[in-house]
Amino acid sequence: NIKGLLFDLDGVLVDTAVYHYDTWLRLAKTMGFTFSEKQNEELKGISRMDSLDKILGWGNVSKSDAEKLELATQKNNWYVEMINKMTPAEVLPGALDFLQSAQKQGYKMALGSASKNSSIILKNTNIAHFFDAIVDGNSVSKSKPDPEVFLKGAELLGLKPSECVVFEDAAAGIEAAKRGGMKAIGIGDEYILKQSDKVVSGLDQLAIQDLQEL
Ligand code: G16
Ligand code: MG
Repeated sequence: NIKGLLFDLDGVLVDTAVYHYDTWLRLAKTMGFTFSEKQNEELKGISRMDSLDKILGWGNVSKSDAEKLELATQKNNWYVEMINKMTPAEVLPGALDFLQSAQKQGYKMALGSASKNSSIILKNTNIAHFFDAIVDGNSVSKSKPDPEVFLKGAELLGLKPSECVVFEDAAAGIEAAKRGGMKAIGIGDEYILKQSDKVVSGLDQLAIQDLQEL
């Protein structure tokens, strides 16, 4: 019996994935290379530093720790510039309705994001008030596919992992949910998210009643 909902942020509730992609690409170009949209898929759901390491690997570039910190800071400054301008119009189709219905029906809800910028995004898009608990990149030590982010979320809601369902757009996030013992709904491509219990193209394609059928 599902009692708690654990939501990823980027790619599930808001479309910040395109801002991440644009700014990482901009950073790669300053080093003289680019990467594909398919490669970008691997960056979804993983931490900022893990993303940078992957990108440097693709470009065959090696950097010292100090240089890496500088590069990650540059990317984040560009990214923060973009999310500072976000509005509630950037909440993904169906997400607001879904959050509202879930709240009305008494589900407990937590955020489970890898981002260290979740608070600015939640504030600018006006969805912070839906969450009973927030777990993000500032409160976890191991990033997805490690289940820590979702295990903490379930714990803060006072629920067992088996009573929770995770909503995720990244393969790493679905893996985290499954390793944590939760149900997982994939948001996006069925092929990429094949470990999910159910895949939909967006929250607009899902009804609250569907949760009890998992
Ligand atoms: C998000 C994105 C990742 C990003 C990570 C860290 O995770 O999907 O691509 O690398 O956050 O973001 P930041 O640089 O803002 O700390 P999620 O879990 O919300 O999809
Ligand atoms: Mg995501």
